[in-house]
This record gives sequence, C-alpha cells and structure tokens, in this order.
Amino acid sequence: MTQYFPDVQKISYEGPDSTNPLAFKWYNPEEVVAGKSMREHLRFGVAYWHTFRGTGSDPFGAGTMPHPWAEAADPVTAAEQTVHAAFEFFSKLGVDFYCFHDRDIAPEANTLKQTNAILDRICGLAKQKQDETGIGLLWNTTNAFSHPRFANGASTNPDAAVFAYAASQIKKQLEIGKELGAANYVFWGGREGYATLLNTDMKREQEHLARLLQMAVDYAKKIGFEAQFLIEPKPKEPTKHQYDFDAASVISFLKGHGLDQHFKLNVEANHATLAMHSFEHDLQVASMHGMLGSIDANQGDLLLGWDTDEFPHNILEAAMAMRVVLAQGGIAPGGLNFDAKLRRESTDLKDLFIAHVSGMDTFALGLKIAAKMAADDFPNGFIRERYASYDSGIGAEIASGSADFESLEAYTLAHGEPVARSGKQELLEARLNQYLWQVR
Ligand code: XLS
Ligand code: CA
Ligand code: CA
Repeated sequence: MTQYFPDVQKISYEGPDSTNPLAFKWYNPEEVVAGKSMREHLRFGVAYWHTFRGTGSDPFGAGTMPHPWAEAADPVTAAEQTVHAAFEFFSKLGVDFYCFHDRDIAPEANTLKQTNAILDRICGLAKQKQDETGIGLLWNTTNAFSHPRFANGASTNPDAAVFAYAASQIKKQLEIGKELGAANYVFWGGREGYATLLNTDMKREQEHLARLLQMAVDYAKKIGFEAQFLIEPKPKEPTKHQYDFDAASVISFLKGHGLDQHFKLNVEANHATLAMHSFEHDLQVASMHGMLGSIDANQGDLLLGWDTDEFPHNILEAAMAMRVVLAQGGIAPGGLNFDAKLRRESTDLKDLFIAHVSGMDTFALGLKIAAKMAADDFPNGFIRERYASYDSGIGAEIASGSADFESLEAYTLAHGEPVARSGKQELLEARLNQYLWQVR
C-alpha cells in the first residue's frame, strides 16, 4: 500500500521539554485529567476539506501545496487515494475522529444520481477504513454553497428548485451519516444570508430555512439516524448578512421555530471573533442554554476581517474554552474539530502534522489549566460570592419572583445607598496569568 507520509512515524508523547516538532508536549491521550482521559475530554477531529483538499490557493494565486494523493488521471481514483492518505494521517497523528462535507470526500458528477453513486463508493471505502482503524466520524455535513447553483443560497434561495436540490443533497448526507455512524451532523449556513434587501424577502427566506431544518429532523427520525444535529453560527462570509450570525441569534431562531430541542451548536473560534465576540463568549452563550454541542477549534487573526482558519496556538483562549467545556461536564458526543488550514507559505507535507500536533497540544494544555482552575474553584468562588446577595433576603425575593417594585422601593428607603464592591478584574487577570505559567 502506498504511503503518503513515509517520513512520519506515529506521533508520540515526549513531554513539555521535548524539542521534537513531531511529538506531543502536552497531549498524552491516556493521561487522566479531572477524572477522564485527555482523549475522552478532547475528542479531536481532522477537517477533511482543509487538510486533504485545501491547496493554499487564494484570490491572488494558485495552490502552493503538494498533494500526492490528488495526482490521478480521474477524480474518482484521486478521491480513493485521498481516503487512504487521510486514514494514514489520522492513524499516525493519533486522532479518534474526522469530519467531511459530501463534496470534499467525493467529486460531483453530471447528475445527482451519478454523484450519489460515486459518494456511495467512496464512503464505502471510508467505512472500511473506519472499521480497520477504529477512527470514527465526528460529523458530516453538506456542501450546498460551492456549486454555482447555490449562488443565491440553498434553502433560502428565491428559486424553489434550488431548495429542492439542497434538500436532496442533505437527504443523501443523512443516509451517509447513518451508514458511517456519524456522532453528529452539522448545518453551517453556507450562503444562507443576503447582500441587499433590494432583492431579498428576509422573512420568507428565514421561514424556508426553518422548513428545511424541520424536514431534516423528520427524515433523520424516519431513517433512524440518531446523530446530534448541530448548527454552526457565522456572522458574515460568504454573504454580508449570514442568518446564523452568532450563538445568541441561532438559539433565538431555533426557539422561535420550535426547533431548539433538536439542535445544539457547533461553535467555531474564528466565527465568534468575526461576530466581534470572544471565543469563550459564544461558547458560554451556547453552554448556558444547554446547547453547546461541539467546537471548531481554530483561531482567527484580529487584524484581518475574514475567516483565516488558523491552527489554534493561543493557550489562554484554549484554557478559557476548556473552562466552559469542563463546567458543562464535557463535549461528547461532540468534539474538537480542527477546522484549520496551513498558511499558504507552509508548503512541506510535514507541516500538516506539525500544525495538528501544535493545535492538540494547545488544547491539552488548555484543558490542564482549566482543570487546575476548577480544582481551586477559581474564579468560580469569586463569582459566586459576587452574586451572593441574591442567595437570601431581598436578593432571593428578586430571583424567585416574589419581590415587586413596591417591596423594592420599601427596601431601598430603609437601607439607603448600596455599598460599592470592587469587581477585581485586575486581580483576577493577574491570578489567571499565574495559572497560565505554572501548570505542568
Ligand atoms: C466555513 C465553515 C465550514 C463549516 C462546515 O466557514 O467553517 O467549514 O465548518 O461546513
Ligand atoms: Ca471557518
Ligand atoms: Ca467551521
């Protein structure tokens, strides 16, 4: 069998002092942190589209990256070779999961029927590799945005025939997800949004989006596909106004259409920052509604206003993310998918491994920091204390709903001016830095 990465052996854990770029410094899969192995906490996944199909092309130039698996006379053979390369990569890296869109794993043919036949063939091979390696599908999803037919959206397209096409594609991907035992299924908005109200009936488009989601729920039930459904928010790109703007707007959309019990969220770091939120903010919004289902672990560039999908290396951001995950008791059946791509200038095949190793180490270290903070009740103890006035007396009456304007006025007249209490932000930031530098 051809090896696509002959110079890379299975990545092993060498510990924080290692200088080997192809070894883990922090990610030690069986090491137990806060009662569970790192592998169980982190559930890392590799994104098929960036890692095996992303060539480094940008609007100013062609691809820069060698992809030996894509060299074949016909696209179906290339797709088969890519499955082999992908599973070699997953096994050597030591991840337990991967994610794909229908159109990354198999090429599109002239008709939907032919395309589905190719998809079945390639996914049959993927299933065989899953069974051989024990590597599972964290989620699959549908690409209803790249083909020109989706230029004006998929389920929000003004043309019902395009809605029907997108629905047919999603139907097939739900069947594939069932076949491959996907743990989750993702709906990312693609081109579900608009550029100008001069040509857009926003209310109608959003109603159609809700119809599509309901049909997907119904069909999954019908075929017995039990994956967790996830919606992935993003505020802009490719459209100016994406309908799934951020966690808060997706949750209110789902609740408004009676769909919230069927969906959770797949929160991506770079999408949160494009929405002018911190990553931890959008995670917390999803989590506090019981709807944080999975994470696209990447990083944006705060100086660039687009979705740069960089590999995560910001330890502070990873620690704050893992704090939210630990507080809700874990991320399963979701996981941490590296929706991240190499910079165009990173042109060695080995860079793919180096980038994933660094991302996995970043989140493993983030997990350890977050676990240490949780064990010390930091900053949770401070936060609880800050709101303690609502635990008894007048505060408990407000929280339980038994207070009203008259009783609160009587309280204020009797007690006078509230005593100022410091929010202690600088103290907390200084302590946080101690955690970042002291964990081992
Ligand atoms: C694009 C999204 C996309 C989803 C899956 O910005 O991140 O890749 O994760 O369709
Ligand atoms: Ca992205
Ligand atoms: Ca994503």
